[in-house]
Amino acid sequence: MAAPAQNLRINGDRLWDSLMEMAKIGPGVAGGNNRQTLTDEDAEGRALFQKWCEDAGCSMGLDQMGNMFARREGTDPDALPVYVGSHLDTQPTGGKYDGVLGVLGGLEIIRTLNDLGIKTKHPIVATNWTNEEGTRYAPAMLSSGVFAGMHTQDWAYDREDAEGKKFGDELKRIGWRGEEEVGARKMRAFFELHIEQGPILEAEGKDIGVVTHGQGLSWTQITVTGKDAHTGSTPMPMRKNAGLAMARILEKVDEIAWSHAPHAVGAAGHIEVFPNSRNVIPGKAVFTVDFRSPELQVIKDMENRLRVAAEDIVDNMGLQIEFEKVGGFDPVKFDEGCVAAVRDAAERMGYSHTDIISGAGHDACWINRVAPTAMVMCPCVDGLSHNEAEEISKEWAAAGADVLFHAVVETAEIVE
Ligand code: HGY
Ligand code: MN
Ligand code: MN
Repeated sequence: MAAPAQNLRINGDRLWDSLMEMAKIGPGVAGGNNRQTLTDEDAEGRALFQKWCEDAGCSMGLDQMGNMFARREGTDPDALPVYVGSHLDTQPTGGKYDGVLGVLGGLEIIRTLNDLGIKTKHPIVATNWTNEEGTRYAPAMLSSGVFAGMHTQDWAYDREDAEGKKFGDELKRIGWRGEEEVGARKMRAFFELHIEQGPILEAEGKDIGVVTHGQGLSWTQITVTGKDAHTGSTPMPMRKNAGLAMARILEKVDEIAWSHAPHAVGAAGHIEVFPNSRNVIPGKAVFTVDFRSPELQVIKDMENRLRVAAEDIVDNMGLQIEFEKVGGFDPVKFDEGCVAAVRDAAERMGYSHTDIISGAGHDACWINRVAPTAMVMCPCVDGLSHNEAEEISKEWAAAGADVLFHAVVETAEIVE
């Protein structure tokens, strides 16, 4: 396939302005965003994305999981489209770029092709995947997972948030539940631009991450049950302190992850104690252990050791424990042809680049199971993400979108 002329570039100012405009929707309290999935803010962001796509001449498709597909026609309507996108939903204390850069980077490709009057044989579809973050509704990458056949739609619709609101009901409430069958669309390829969310690219002074693999993820929700009691009048030997058991288990999580240094990681970001009153010994603790590694057998080892250690801790304390696997996917190897398109694009345009394994999970990790897939990464300041202080430079955003443009347009085949 003929590569685009190396001087073709996206409009970095327009991309940046769109990022800043989208960031006004669902503002956080410290300069980032709180645009959680299926909230009114999510609906507002979707509407703005749809308006921009329609202004760029796209037709918008919407499936039964709320996944959005803005299609720019190709010269061959029967040719499989090239999809490009990410997610608009954010963490509760999220940044302005996680996910959003990939969705608006896809739109910027379409806007640039329109500016240049370039036609492609294959249609190009800019995509927004519903509920990538998995915060309000576990697991992460829920809708791309349904699209890839990893979850049933009924199971996804039944997922409940902390207030007991079901995913399917909330999707309908915000008015973004489409009619299209999920997963019916066939793709020539899928590309995702994303900030690294780690320190490697910035530390190595590289503009572009050529993502060859994604590390695997395991989320285990643990419920420890002890007994509520008075923190003052209950003698120490009589206590059944679920909060203490959780603390001892989390110490083990850290120890297990460190035992597989340097690539494995482990922590718990979701932690609840009940009744969470200052003078009541917690009778219940509910928390989710997040283990990750590029190697599947390491993930399995960490899961197994966690279960043995946690059962030992609660047995010694006379408490009960339950485990529930609430999310996970195996390590991913992206499509070599698509990865080469990304690497060659960076090379052609003279952007410094390095191969990298994604530390975070992405929709691309699931879509890779149903279509040739690759990712482009750009650095982020101090490697910080899932924090309102997440920051990138306009130059990094433009470089990432330039490489995305070249990889997508080469795959969609320019028609002279
Ligand atoms: O959890 C993840 O890796 C992604 O940010 N949802
Ligand atoms: Mn993301
Ligand atoms: Mn994220």
